[in-house]
Amino acid sequence: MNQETKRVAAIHDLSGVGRCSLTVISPILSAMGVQCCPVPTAILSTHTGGFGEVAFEDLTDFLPQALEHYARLGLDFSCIYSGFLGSEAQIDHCLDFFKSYPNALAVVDPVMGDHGKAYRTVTPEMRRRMVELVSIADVITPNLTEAAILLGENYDNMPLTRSAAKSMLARLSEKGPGKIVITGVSLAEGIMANIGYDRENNYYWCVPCDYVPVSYPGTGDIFAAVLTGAFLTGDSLPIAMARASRFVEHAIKTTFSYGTDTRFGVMLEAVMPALMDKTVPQNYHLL
Ligand code: PXL
Repeated sequence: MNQETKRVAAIHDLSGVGRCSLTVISPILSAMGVQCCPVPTAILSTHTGGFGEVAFEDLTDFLPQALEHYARLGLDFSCIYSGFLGSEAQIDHCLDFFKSYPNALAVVDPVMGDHGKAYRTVTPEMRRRMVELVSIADVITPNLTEAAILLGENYDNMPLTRSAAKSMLARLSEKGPGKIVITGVSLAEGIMANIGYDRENNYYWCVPCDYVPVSYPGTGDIFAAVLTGAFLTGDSLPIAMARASRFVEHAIKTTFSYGTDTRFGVMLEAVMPALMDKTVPQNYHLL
């Protein structure tokens, strides 16, 4: 057995109920053989998507203290991975984390909104500062709403032509990251897909997904966590995208079949064994 388990500093919130952020990221990374070291940005009773007024404990001041402690210990991380952030100051602290570990894979999931709308906790200034965080990332995983926010464009629900989709990926890559994945893209040929760009090889990738007429919180976090685990265990970009897409699709379809209250997220516990499937997915093609 390889004793060198890769270590990820996961800078996300901890929402007790609703299966998102650290409550899904941590078990997913563990199941993939990667150690998740949570750096919680806030503690919430539930996520902010539909449970009313939440109990919220801000942990902004904890972030630099944790970073300082890790520096004192001389601890190394293979990856720094940030997600849902609660304030501009947290963006600054994340920048410090990324800059302190220049050799670590820098994954930024620019969690800001969905379905054309920014989350109510995300201020206009935070949207601007998120571009700064993205500029130092190796990999970013926006959904289509977040991609439009990062590019300063209006979200448009119209299906994208292949050339428009490629242009969006290329323009995001010009902001810094060498690998871009945009989730939940409706393409003009009538399919839903997750699309990606690998600047090093100048390849654009497409992973078609089944459309399910329902949406669950936390699926973006699950996608990004599987993608991160996949990179750290050696997958190429299209294989990592296909693995993450396959798992999210499996989770969504399973959950949808039970007709559960969507606010509680996908039935992660029921589908975890699918993460142990080490066969190389083939459901990708060039965009
Ligand atoms: O899954 C994104 C997410 C993460 N964390 C919190 C959220 C949400 C989405 O609503 O509210 C607290």
